[in-house]
Amino acid sequence: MQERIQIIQGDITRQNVDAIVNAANCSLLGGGGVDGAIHRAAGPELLAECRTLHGCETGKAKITKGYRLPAKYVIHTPGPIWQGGRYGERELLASCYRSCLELASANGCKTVDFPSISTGVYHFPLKCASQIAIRTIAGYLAGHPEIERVRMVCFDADTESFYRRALEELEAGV
Ligand code: AR6
Repeated sequence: MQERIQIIQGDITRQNVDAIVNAANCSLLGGGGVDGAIHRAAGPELLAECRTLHGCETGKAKITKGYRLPAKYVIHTPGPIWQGGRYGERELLASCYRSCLELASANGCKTVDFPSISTGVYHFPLKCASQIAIRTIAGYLAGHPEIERVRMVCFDADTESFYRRALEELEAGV
């Protein structure tokens, strides 16, 4: 199971996979961080398709084509803004990962790359976010053999180390 989950450091816009996930906002009309990078790399056609989607609720996901990206699809999900942990942030973050994987399955995607959703300007604590991400992905993959590989594409070494530890904890049964 665990070899189907991988952690790498890199730029998600460069990955040649079936689908990359965008840590978007509810407008789906672009922003900073990874969202800005994906829109810049995909080109204006991506924003044009996003305009037809009329936004997305936090914890849900919508899919578009990848346009000028090497990835075939982009799955857009607005993560929760961290407000101290009493507003369902953990459940909403898990729902982001699950919703994206459900859309990947429904669209025949076998390889899916995620960024670290909500841990940038949305300030979700990295340790908690990494554990939720890894456990939710592992839980989904256990019942879905059609997805061959899921990677966490971490932009910086600190983020990568948290996801590595979360994966090690899962493998050790902690
Ligand atoms: N590849 C992979 N990861 C990246 C890249 C990249 N090219 N660029 C940044 N990251 P953030 P959020 C990492 O802030 O917290 C946007 O304005 C980054 O280092 O992009 O979910 C949206 O429009 C961090 O580890 O997303 C929303 O308004 C992670 O991606 C809001 O930000 C997520 O950071 C969403 O905030």
